[in-house]
Amino acid sequence: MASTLITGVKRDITLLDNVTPLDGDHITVLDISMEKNLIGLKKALEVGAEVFYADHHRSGEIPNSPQLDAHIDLDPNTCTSLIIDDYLQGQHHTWAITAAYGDNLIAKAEELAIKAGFDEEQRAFLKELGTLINYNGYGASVDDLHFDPAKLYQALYQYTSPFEAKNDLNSPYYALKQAYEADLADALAIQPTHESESLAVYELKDTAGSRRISGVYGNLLANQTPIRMRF
Ligand SMILES: [Mn+2]
Repeated sequence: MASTLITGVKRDITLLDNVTPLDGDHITVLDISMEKNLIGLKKALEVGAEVFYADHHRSGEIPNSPQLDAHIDLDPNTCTSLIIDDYLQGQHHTWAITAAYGDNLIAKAEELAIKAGFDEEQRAFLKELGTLINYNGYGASVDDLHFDPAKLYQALYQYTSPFEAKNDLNSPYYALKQAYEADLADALAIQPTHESESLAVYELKDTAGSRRISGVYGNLLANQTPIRMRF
């Protein structure tokens, strides 16, 4: 059966608006707030589509429908990949851990990776790959990104385990690693225009590279100076 993959930049979260639902469609919705997609969701249910919905953002009131299979968990220590990991009973556990690292759930991902028996080098790789996949989502539009997220998904889908992406020198891992390091070097070269104990202001250049690195660089600064995260 034919399926259509709908995705976009990280900030493009009303993806259900891009769906024209038909009776009998099966729609899988992942990692976008139900509250923000309620109109599209209701439309899908009204025309007779079946919807599987997994997410960890604000859901608002969940429509009561036998066609809706909702897996919503707002625990700040979980993310959509870990919700799906439970649902699939760990069938793709290493990918789920990679995605948890990518969502900056570092402590939780470390705990799961240690429990799964991965050594320090393996954990560092999973963290790096997760961060790189997350990094690829940031941009004002898909044109800013190195990979269209749909193409990145298809490229990574062929690897049963994330470690296969490391063994394949032509995998997106190597292309993203090189691009990330270049964007990060540009961001790190910029000194804050204002700095105090509780605040720092960095003015990045108006470039696609700045838009790509902004999210992951923000995580990096926050992890380095947790005191500035209190506000
Ligand atoms: Mn998420």
